[in-house]
Amino acid sequence: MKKLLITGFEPFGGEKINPSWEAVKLLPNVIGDFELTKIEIPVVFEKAAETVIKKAEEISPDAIICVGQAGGRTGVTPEMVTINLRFASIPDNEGKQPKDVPCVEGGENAYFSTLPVRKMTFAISEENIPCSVSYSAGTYVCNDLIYHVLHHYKGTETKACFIHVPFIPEQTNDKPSLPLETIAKALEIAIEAI
Ligand code: PCA
Repeated sequence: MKKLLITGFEPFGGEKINPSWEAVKLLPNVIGDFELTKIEIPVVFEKAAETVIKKAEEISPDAIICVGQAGGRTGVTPEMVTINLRFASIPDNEGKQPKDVPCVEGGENAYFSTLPVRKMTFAISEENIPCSVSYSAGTYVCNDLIYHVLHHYKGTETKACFIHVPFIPEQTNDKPSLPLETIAKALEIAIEAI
């Protein structure tokens, strides 16, 4: 059986929950060929990446999928690319607010995802769940995390991608949202599409 490390974030920005971790928690422990290891990670620059890479070094996964909330987006959005830039418009959960500094000093400007995000997006859309490829993971902790993961595993057999998910209805009255079960279903389909 292959191994998948899948991560969700703790709440941030004044929210009480983060749908990324709530959805990851709902996933079965085995999906297709993959046995899942699930962890909740902090919304803190550097620490999020350290936590994921430490766990990955421990279990040697074939694939890593990191999931995060993108409040305001209308659907599930697998990320195609990550850039070497931190710009935080709100402080992270330890009060750090970097502005225009690289994720990795001297690193590549950008990395593409090494898991098949186009195929995942197609498979999720086929099940009538709103989903589209995103070409920007932002410049906050989610982008920082996936940049570090792709940098660390560059040229290796460990493949990775990031998937942003929208709010769930419990978090908002006026912003787009998807039910938690729908988000979890989308993640399951994404894993089956690897
Ligand atoms: N979303 C944030 C960080 C944590 C999360 O769930 C982001 O998009 O960077």
